[in-house]
Amino acid sequence: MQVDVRGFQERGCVTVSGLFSDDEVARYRQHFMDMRHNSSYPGDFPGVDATSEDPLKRYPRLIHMHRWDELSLGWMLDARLAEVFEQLLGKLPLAVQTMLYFKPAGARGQALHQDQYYLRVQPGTCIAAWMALDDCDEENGCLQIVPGSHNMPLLCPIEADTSQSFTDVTVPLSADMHTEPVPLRAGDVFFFNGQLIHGSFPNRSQSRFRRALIGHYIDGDAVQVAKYYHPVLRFEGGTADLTISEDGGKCGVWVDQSGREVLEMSGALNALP
Ligand SMILES: O=C(O)CCC(=O)C(=O)O
Repeated sequence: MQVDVRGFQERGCVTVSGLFSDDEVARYRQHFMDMRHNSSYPGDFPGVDATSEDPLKRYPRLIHMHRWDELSLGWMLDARLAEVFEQLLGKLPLAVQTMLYFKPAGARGQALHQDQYYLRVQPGTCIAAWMALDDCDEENGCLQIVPGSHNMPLLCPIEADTSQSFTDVTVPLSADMHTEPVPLRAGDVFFFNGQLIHGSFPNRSQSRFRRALIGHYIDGDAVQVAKYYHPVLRFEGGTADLTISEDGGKCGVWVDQSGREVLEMSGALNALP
């Protein structure tokens, strides 16, 4: 398998088309729909309410399924993902999280953010494998990225518009930054680094889900990660012994410098629970 490593290095992200087959994707869709319909799980947000007007209350995302579900664990540590990571990073990362976003028609998106804000990996950063389980485009709320943001430090978060986003923090963009949609076919996997600003807008379709199976990974040489992401798993099997990152460190705010917006590292990140 030939991955566009140079593209990843230049843009902090890359799509690997058709990494998983139609049959596999159909199986994952069925599996997670059954899982969602059958029960509630730790990490459900905001809790399942099958009669709610809010699509996200009918279909809240699943988090950390690999901790109790073999299929999720198998996907997170799948040899094809490992092979892509080895090409992109020159080494295997450590695996820390799975998530399943259902995003039914009418659901809000997730405000723009940097994953490293949550994972607090030290040293290095995190990397995501975002697999489309449905074809996704702007209508059903595909992923959006901010090109060129992959080398930026963490920005200080501000309040998000919760009529558009189910999360309540976002990052401010300077006037010359813009979002770019990431349309994908079911079975494609989009890899992106933890500094890249990304998120998604609401699903404006009448009836289409935008389901995605997501894995979060961290630098193979990291020694710290936020508490929420322990235990840390190795592709080779077993766990890695990392400490908990407590201190958020500095974050950037946009300031005007002779009519130009520049980042000043004058903010402090909050401590995470
Ligand atoms: O799928 C989305 O809408 C956002 C996902 C995301 O932000 C992530 O995987 O970090």
